[in-house]
Amino acid sequence: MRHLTFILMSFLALSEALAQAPVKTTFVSGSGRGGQEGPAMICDDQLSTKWCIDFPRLMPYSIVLDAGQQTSIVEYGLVTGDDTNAYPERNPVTWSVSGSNDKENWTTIDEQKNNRSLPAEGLQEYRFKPKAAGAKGKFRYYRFEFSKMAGGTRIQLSEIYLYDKVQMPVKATFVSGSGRDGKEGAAMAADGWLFTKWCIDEPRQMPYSIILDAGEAAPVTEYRFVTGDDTHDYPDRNPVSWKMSGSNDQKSWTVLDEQKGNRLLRDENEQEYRFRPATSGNYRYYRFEFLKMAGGTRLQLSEIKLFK
Ligand SMILES: [Ca+2]
Repeated sequence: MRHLTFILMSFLALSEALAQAPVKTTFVSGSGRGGQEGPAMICDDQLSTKWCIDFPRLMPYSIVLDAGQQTSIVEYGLVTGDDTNAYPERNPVTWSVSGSNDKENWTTIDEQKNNRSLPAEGLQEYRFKPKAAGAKGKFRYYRFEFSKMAGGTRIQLSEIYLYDKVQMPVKATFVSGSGRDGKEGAAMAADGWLFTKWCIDEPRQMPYSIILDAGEAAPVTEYRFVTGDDTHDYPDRNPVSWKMSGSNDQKSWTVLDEQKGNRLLRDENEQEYRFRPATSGNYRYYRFEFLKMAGGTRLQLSEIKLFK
């Protein structure tokens, strides 16, 4: 088990090193009609909306995004739909990505054939590195063409993200947190290991808090929660409402993100879930306050990770 965990961690470390910050895109055109599940839903920056289409004659289904300026994409992310756990056959498995500066001449930067990376999980982002990124030049427009789904002809995706620069993991250290020290203390959420966790059930201490030290002032543009080792049996321990704040003196705190009733964390063991704070700033200390769990007063998380 530990060996497997180590392999998993090595893989996560690698994917983190390759992680990036998103480009602000606007919708240009896409297959299907407008409206509630139309193609524009793919870049409205909301996970609660999705592009969902089943119109075989329009295949390959396409999406064109405007990056606002010529840019070189080092990674892109496909986010599954809200009910993909019930309809995994709607995940794309074969697609191509191309870039253009005039929307007429397109240069292929990536092709994926029978790629089954997108599993039966709702609202999860899966990132891909274009095989010919950079080498092919900079483009303002990016086109995605989906020619095959896992089953049938219906596709659904809630967002497509483009990334143009490298985002680095912040080496954060534990400062303080709610609960006792020891085996399941708050420090376990920042020790770098997935098989150790912070697990607390002290109602009188709520909201549970944890403070992390980024080592130097740095703007955190993404944070991730990793669920506990037995979350499959205890999904009620996942946080659903929390606040993230930044500080440079650990006295005055600025709220950077607030989540209420967020059910993104599922009943999966040691799974990583990404969040983008509403705002970011140059702070050295980051505090997370957990106000509500999926059920009851027990919270567990195996890791909290910061990225800049
Ligand atoms: Ca841990």
